Amino acid sequence: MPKFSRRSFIGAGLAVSGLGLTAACGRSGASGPSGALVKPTDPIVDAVEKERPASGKERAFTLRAAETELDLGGRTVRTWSYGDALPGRELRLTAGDTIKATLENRLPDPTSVHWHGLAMRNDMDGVPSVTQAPVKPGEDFTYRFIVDTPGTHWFHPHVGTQIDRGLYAPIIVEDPDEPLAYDEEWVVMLDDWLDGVDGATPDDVLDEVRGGMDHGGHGMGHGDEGPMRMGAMLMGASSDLLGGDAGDVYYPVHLVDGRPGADPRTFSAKPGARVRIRLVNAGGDTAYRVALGGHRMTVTHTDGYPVEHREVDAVLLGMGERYDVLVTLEDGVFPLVALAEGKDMTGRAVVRTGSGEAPKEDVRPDELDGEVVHATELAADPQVRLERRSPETEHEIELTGSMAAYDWALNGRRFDREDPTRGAFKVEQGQRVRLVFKNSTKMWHPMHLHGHTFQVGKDGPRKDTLIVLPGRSVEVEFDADNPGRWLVHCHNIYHGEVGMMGLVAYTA
Ligand SMILES: [Cu+2]
Repeated sequence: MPKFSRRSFIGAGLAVSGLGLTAACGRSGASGPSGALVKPTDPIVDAVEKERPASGKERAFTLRAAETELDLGGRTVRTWSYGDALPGRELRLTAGDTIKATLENRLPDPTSVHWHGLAMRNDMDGVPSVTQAPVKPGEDFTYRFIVDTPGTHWFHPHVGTQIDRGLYAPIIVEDPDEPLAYDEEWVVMLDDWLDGVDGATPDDVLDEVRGGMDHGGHGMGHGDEGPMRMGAMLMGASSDLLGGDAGDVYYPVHLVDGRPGADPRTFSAKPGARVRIRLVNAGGDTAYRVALGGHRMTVTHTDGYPVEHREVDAVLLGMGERYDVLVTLEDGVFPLVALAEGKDMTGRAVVRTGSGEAPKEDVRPDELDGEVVHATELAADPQVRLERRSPETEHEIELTGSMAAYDWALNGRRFDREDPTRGAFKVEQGQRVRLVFKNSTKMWHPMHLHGHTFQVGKDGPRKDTLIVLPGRSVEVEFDADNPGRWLVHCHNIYHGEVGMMGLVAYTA
């Protein structure tokens, strides 16, 4: 029986790199400096998949994407979700398993499923116009691949603004050699909600923000009075933690585990229980600062990868980011609060280990203003730290654009779905790659790389989604061990949709 430790994954990665180099050499005659790019259907993708450590166990799931009606604390909304639930039902596997997930598209529009945080074979990455054809209404598509990335991950469509409806759910990959000990586990998804409230849809919002701030905000004073709503847009949402402008979009509701603060989820446990809370930000345009009243928490993982443990009062999650924290519960009733960063609104759940009244809906525990950890202040657990090596390839990815023009882009170039490889950041199988995210805008951006987990700085955490503050540059490195065409993009859905996306593409 093979053992699937973190180390064996790393070992397998190196073995795969060797294989890739051989394959590349065999074909070197065909590839020059501007050589052809690996396609998602190329044999190399299959060859790398065969090298992944596998248990041989297949786990089958069905994901039915459909229109539905949901009750958000007395307010009924029409929206789109998986299996009529919000969030969709959690998928749980063990590293080494093969997932077989059949997407049944019963939506009026084409869709897809992207597996956020999983380094899977390229043709299963779920990005229409890059890795697959969109799944048409009424059609099914089966995603089948080896899952070898333990941790807290999630899935959502990669089509239009669909992620800002109810189409999201957690996928938890258990580590067969899990070193953490805990009594309970809660997966807590955070989401900014507007779909179906007063007839709004994310597509309407996109149309409105696309017009830019000049259409509504001209001459608006803001700052002292806090954020101000202008139609679907939010003016003056500002956050010190995010270095200024916090977000562009007004959301009437903030959900914790699919429920509004008026009708919160209650997590029950015994006093003294040690709980692993897996936090996921599934929002479209909102960072969340999360704290548990009356408790400090120990950060153990971000984006599925272990970090050197760090005790904090609160964590900050950009869209797409995950944090795992451990807490030892006191006796009583406590609010788990997600502050919509800079937007002056909260979502909450209730943690109950004893009797007592639930905390008020608008409660803001002191811990929110305590010690907050940024990803760049964390260190990777030595087990997952990349070995020191000089990069063979370096790409500067400048984050460009402005709120006024709403022309968000990478290196001044908007992503072109008709010609997605134009301007691609080329890498070769086996290389150490350095990306430099240089934020030249006046706003923060949560930058997400598909198919890989980079290391932040020299010893920072392994992550796939990273907050890049305005005016800052951050270097990240990864080993090119998963051939294909992989999106690198801002996980603010509205920024991404208007063009703040690009491709990391392997040369053949
Ligand atoms: Cu952005």
